[in-house]
Amino acid sequence: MYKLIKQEGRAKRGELHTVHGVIQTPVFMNVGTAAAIKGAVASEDLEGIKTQVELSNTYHLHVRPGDEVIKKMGGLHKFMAWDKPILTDSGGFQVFSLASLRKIKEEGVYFQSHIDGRKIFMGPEESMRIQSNLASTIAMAFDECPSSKAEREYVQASVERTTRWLERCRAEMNRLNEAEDTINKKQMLFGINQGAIFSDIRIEHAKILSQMELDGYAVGGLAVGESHEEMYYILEETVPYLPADKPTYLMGVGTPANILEGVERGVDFFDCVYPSRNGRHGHLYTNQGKINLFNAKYELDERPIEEGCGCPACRRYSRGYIRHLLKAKEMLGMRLCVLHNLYFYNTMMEEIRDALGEGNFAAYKKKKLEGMAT
Ligand code: PRF
Ligand code: ZN
Repeated sequence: MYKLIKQEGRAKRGELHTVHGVIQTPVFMNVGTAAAIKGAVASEDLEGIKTQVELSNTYHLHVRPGDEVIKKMGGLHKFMAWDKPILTDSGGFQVFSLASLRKIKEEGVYFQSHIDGRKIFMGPEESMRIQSNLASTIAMAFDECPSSKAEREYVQASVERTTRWLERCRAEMNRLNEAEDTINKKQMLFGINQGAIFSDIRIEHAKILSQMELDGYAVGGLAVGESHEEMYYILEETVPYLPADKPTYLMGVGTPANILEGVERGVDFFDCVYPSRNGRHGHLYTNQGKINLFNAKYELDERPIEEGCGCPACRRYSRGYIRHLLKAKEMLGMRLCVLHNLYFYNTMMEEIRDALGEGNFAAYKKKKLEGMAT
């Protein structure tokens, strides 16, 4: 159940009530593709860096260790020892970005595993069964994400197929949620809006999705090569046609600035590999912009990554020490950087929620963007 607490323009402050607890929105989901946040970040670490939701991938977990294994281990929550909400992406997008030799048919997608080359078929029913075996809090519909450069006719046909796939996802999810041996019988389903950069196709699709009584609505197919301006424009055009009394999720986005712009346009959920990936490369987010700890000027820097930051890295260690760890390829270096970056994102979301609560979001956004641009 989603509760809209406050609105400022299109921006929403809300709460999503789930079987694994309440998610305060807007929220940034921390990406743990294969049931692990890269950079040796453990489930107990997530509790100390304000993580509300962990995100994993159907495709990766199906290929390894196998969703049946995870089901036998009691589901993804028990497997990872993480009892707060988990969202699983449906596999569609990962199949398109990772797997080779794929063939898209009405029934689903045929492809080869990126791990061992094994032939796999995944369609809407398979994706729902896998996500039901994983027993995530929120399952994503099985969609096709057409390239931002795809021709209009292709996108139109693809979106129509994604709608038919969504009907099949919903039927299968309803069936699974009533099946005897299902671990999470209250698994939620979010539909995904597509349409590349054709705003009329997006709007038409959003209208159809809105009538389908889903638990939430995602905007997919963005941040796949189009410009930031195009992405913001598509959000402005599309989000007004999605139900405001349900959560909106902008998939795979993005930079802190993208998130602030997304919130302004009505988005509640975000996820992105940037904080963890950048952290592993020594690129750190601060309120004064990004810094690269490999830069020689940090060799003798005794200050924390960011003055006043409450993350486990900044509370104890200096830039100079963490730089040394990174250069020596010590795992601890990556780990501290990832913890700082995720804490930075999660803290920004908390600030966004506070600002929305006080009716202060516009001013907060302006100040945050100005600070980071310096
Ligand atoms: N579909 C799905 N997952 C996704 C995307 C999508 O379009 C994107 C696009 N940015 C990221 N993750 N299922
Ligand atoms: Zn920090």
